[in-house]
Amino acid sequence: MSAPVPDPVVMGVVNVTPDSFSDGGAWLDPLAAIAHGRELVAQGAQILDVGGESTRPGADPVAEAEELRRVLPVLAGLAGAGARLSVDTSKAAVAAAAIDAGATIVNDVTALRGDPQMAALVAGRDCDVCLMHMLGEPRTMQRDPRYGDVVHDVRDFLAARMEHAVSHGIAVERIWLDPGIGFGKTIDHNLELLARLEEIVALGRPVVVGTSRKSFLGTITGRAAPDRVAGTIATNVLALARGASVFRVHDVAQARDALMVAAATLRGRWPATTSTTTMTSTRTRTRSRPS
Ligand code: HH2
Repeated sequence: MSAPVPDPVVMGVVNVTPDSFSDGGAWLDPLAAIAHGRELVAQGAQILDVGGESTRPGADPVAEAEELRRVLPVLAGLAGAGARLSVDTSKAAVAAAAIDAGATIVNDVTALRGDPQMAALVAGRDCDVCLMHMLGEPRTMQRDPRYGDVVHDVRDFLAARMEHAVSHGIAVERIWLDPGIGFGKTIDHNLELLARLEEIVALGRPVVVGTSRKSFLGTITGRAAPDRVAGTIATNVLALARGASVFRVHDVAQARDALMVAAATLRGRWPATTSTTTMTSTRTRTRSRPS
């Protein structure tokens, strides 16, 4: 029997940065970012992921004060907008202030390795955490990345980071996992991870997939970042079929429609009913605390 199909959750990206790879500068003004976030909620985003530091290949780190200045007014302006709020940060002080402002998810692309205070912070606050795989750090991660078996290496890394999180008091039910598409990976590494995603899903926690507009889609299609929506959706739908449940995207309306139709088709029925415990954890919290 094939695995149950999760209820897909769409996480809309709100980049409050001058230099993000696909929309840098578009939402640097807080009012523009808030309006954008509200629009993404209207389009069907159940989570908004607000970030103040680009992690694109070659990106320079951003100082804590500047990151706080970027994300806090936006999070405050989006509290109560109808979606859960996630903060895309690897700094504990930024995560703490974001939680105070209404965030209930910490999306840490370093998987708690970037700041020694982060694990304790997450353990002590009422929030979920997304642990993502990255080889190296953004400034250098695309310089000749190498793995033994990329899927085994990423799976083992995520299992170890999950153990680390639990050993610091983070409840396992609070943990989401992300293979980190594009973070220290060649195009073939990305494709193999997506093709064998069920091996990451087998770790038993909700899997987040962030392929949106990324450069491997441009390599395959020859298209510029804003024109990679169809490529993004192809990867999202295939990831759903392999058990991924949270989809981090820039183009929310299109991804939401595609994922709803894909979920109904994979189940062979409509309306669909919730079918997995994995998704229950993200859905229940989405419903019970739509911050
Ligand atoms: N990708 C980016 C940033 N944060 N978080 C998770 N969990 N997974 C991802 O794949 C992921 C992420 C990069 O995308 P974007 O935010 O659009 O670009 P930039 O880092 O240049 O701001």
